[in-house]
Formats: sequence, C-alpha cells, structure tokens
Amino acid sequence: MQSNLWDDLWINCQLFTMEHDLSFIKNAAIAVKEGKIAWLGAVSDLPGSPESLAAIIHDVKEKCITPGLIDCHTHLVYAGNRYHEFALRLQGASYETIAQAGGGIQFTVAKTRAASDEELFFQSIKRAEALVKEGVTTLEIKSGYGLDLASELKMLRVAKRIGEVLPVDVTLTFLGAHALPPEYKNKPDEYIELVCHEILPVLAAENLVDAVDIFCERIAFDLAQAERVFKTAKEFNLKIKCHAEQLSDSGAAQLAAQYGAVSVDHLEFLSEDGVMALAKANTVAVLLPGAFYFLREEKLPPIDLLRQYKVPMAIATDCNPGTSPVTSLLLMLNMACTLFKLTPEEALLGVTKHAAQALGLEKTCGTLAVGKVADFVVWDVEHPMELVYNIGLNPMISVIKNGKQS
Ligand code: DI6
Ligand code: FE
Repeated sequence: MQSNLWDDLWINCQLFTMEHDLSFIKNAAIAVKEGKIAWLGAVSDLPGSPESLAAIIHDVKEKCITPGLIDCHTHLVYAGNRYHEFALRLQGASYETIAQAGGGIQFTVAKTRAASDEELFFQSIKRAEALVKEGVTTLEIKSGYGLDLASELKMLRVAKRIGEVLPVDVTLTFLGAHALPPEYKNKPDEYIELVCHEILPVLAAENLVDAVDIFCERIAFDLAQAERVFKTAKEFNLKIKCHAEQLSDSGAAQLAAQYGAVSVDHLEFLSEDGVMALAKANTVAVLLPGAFYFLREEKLPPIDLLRQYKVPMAIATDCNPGTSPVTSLLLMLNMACTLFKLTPEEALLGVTKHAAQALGLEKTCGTLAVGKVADFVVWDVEHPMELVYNIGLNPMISVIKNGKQS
C-alpha cells in the first residue's frame, strides 16, 4: 500500500526551482511530506500514478511555481508615518538635513516608543499582510525605532508575533545601532556600550534576535563603533548584517565582510575594494531600489563589479517610513531591473535563492529542492519574468507555507 507516501502532490506545474539560474522543469510535479519537499521532477518520472502516491492532489493546470519569496530587509514594525517629510523633501530638503534637524528616524522613534504593544502590532501587521499576499513566505524584520531596552523588546516581540499569526517565517534583526537616541546626544560611544552590554544580552536571552545590524554612515555610527557591535554579535553567535555605503563610502561593507557578515545592504557608494571583500567572504549584496527611488538618489550601486566578482545580489523592500514606504516586493523586482539594470533572472534570484543566503537560511529555503521547507507559490503567469515585467498586478493564485496551502 503506497497511498500515503506523500501528504500532498502538485501536478502539471511549470516549475522554477531557482537552484541554478531559474532551473525550469516542464510538466513537473512537486510532493510534500510533513512540511518538507519530498520529491520533485517531471510528471512522467513520478514513481506511480499521482493518486497512488499522495493523499491530496492539486492539479495546477500548467501554471508556474516558484519558491516562496523572501523579503530579506525590512523595518516594517514602526508607529506613525512620515508623509510630512516626504513633502519637505519634494520641496528640496535632503534626508540628511531633516535627520540632522531632529526629524527622520528620531520622529519615528518617538512615535514607536509612545505606541502600546497592540497599537504597534496593528499598525505593523498590515504591512506584513501586504507582503504575504504577494507570495512572501520569509520576512526579515529589524528593530531600531526603540533605541532603549523596553522599546526594542516591544518591537521585536511584535515582529515575532507577526510571524506567529501570519503564514510567514519572521527572522529578527537587532538594529539598536540605527540612530543615536535623544538621551545619548553627543555620547555615541556610551550608547554603543548600552547596545552591546545592556540591550543585546537581554534580547538574546529572550530568543528575540537572529542577527545584528548597524547603520554605518556619517549621520549614524562610525567604523570603530561598528566593529564593537560586530565583535559583540560574534560573542553571542549571532549573524551580522550592515547598512553600508548608502550615502557615502565609509568602508563599512569591507569591515562587515571581514567579520563574516551574511549581507551588507544598500551599497550605492561601494568601492571596488569593497566588492572584492564581499566576494572573498561570500557576503551577499542586498540592493534596495525602493530607497534609491524614494530618495531620488542618482548614484547607482556598482552592479557590473558585483557581477564581475560574482557577488550574490539580493533585492528587498527596505520597508520603512523614511526612505522606502514600500510593501511590494514584486514592484522591487521591476525597479531592480529598470533602475539598477539587473536582468529579470538576477532579480528573481534576488528574492529567492540569494535572499535566503542574505539571511543565512540557504540550507532551508530560497530554492526548491528535496529536503527543503515546502514554501512555494503558484502564479497565474506564463513565465516568472512576468512577475518582474508587470507593475501593480498581483498574479498569485496560492501560497504554500510549510506544505500547507492558505
Ligand atoms: N537606512 C535607511 O534607509 C533606513 N534606515 C537606514 O539605516 C531609513 C530609516 C528611516 O528613515 O526611518
Ligand atoms: Fe534599511
């Protein structure tokens, strides 16, 4: 009796596994057992009739299946918004000027600190829902609008709760070193001390942190401060990420790579030496076209060099109230091509295989392969390149998370 070899079997699929480039399998089937991918290949190679192999059969009638999408860089837990700053910037004020005048991140910190757990949760979950509706099955959420122990805890608990109520895995990144809180004005080293020795140990003990990030920039923290954060992250055995070379070339990407960062993010001002350091450390370059667009930046990240040195490139929304109020990863696919000149294949790998690597999750998700988590999406498209090409259309038919269709 073979009837329950697998739990579920999807048949008649155009399967794009993303293992090596798009890795297309025509007339394919994909089987799930206990939330994992148990088999995939051509329908003609199935070891029996579909009905004899699985309890439930899903005929997708030649639709496309890709891995679940991964948004590997978001700040989507925050309170309030910053439309007033958007208006100021349209009149000519720069992001840096607004930040230096006490607006920017500080504005959102005040709102986030003042919000109750429930307010913060209900304001934030809407953004996560929008991503999930587009096929996102893994989502990174950063803290960094609390900047004190109680508020960073609140943010990360809300982020974790989002992963408990939606069909999405949430990974938690501690970005305590995002900006200097008002009570530490002119005392950045003391604040970094607090981040490393007061806040991080508590978050780690509460299992609320997978990775540590820092905003390394002339309006935020310097290289020496970044190094202290990276050293502490290593002591706690946490992954390292870094907001680097967004507004200037500080050498932060190189430093993060030396500490084995899983990713460095933004990178408009990344130098060739920086690119070489990423290649050497196998650090992913996370590109954020939403922030580039919304700030009307002009300097492009060094895409040709990243290609030349074979640095994996990921794409993410950077969902945040100041520089990228974006809740569409599909739109980022298009912008990565139109603004950054990625190929559609590179963009698609950037929200699947390479996004998984940017979170250190490449062994479990990001591509479709036997043994990996059964996270995938059925799309009403002829080819996944349509996901990149269309703007504002959501062709998702269904999303399968841990083998369960929702
Ligand atoms: N870089 C960004 O683009 C965001 N954070 C960061 O380090 C901006 C966050 C904000 O303006 O609220
Ligand atoms: Fe960011």
